Amino acid sequence: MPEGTIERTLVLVKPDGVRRGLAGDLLGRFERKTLKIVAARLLTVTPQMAAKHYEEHASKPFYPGLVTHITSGPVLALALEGRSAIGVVRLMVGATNPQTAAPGTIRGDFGSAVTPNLIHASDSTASAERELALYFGPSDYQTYHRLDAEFA
Ligand code: IDP
Ligand code: MG
Repeated sequence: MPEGTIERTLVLVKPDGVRRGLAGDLLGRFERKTLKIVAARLLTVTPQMAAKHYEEHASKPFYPGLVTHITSGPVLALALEGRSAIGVVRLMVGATNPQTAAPGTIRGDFGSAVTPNLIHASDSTASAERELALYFGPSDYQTYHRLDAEFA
């Protein structure tokens, strides 16, 4: 089986996750999986950023509620790096609707509503590149070795 290439992906602990005090637990799951934090920021998403972030959903009925939610308080933005990180993180996050997300996934274990579903994760290489650039500039990324990761 191929090992997978090293990728970077964007994760946001959404305002509901931060307000519920779950930011540390959720970050810990990714760290334990050997994903490396290469950038991190606590910020409140502006309406302009939200429009760019969720542009693919602009015509959907849930879009106004989505923008209201994502701008409603601070998010923890993370750039995570690891082998096949984009797909691995999506698996850990689980299905969009927490009511049908598998137990063991973040949404399956902690969520109950669809718009405040705790967490965002990039869904493709193109999305990851585009979304990371919304939250981080080149100088925000850190280089270091993880002691427990074979790629470190
Ligand atoms: P994803 O976050 O699993 O990638 P997307 O389809 O990209 O899901 O939707 C973006 C976000 O919009 C979801 O995480 C959720 O917060 C919200 N959302 C998606 N579908 C619905 C819906 O049917 N009702 C309400 N909110 C939704
Ligand atoms: Mg999505």
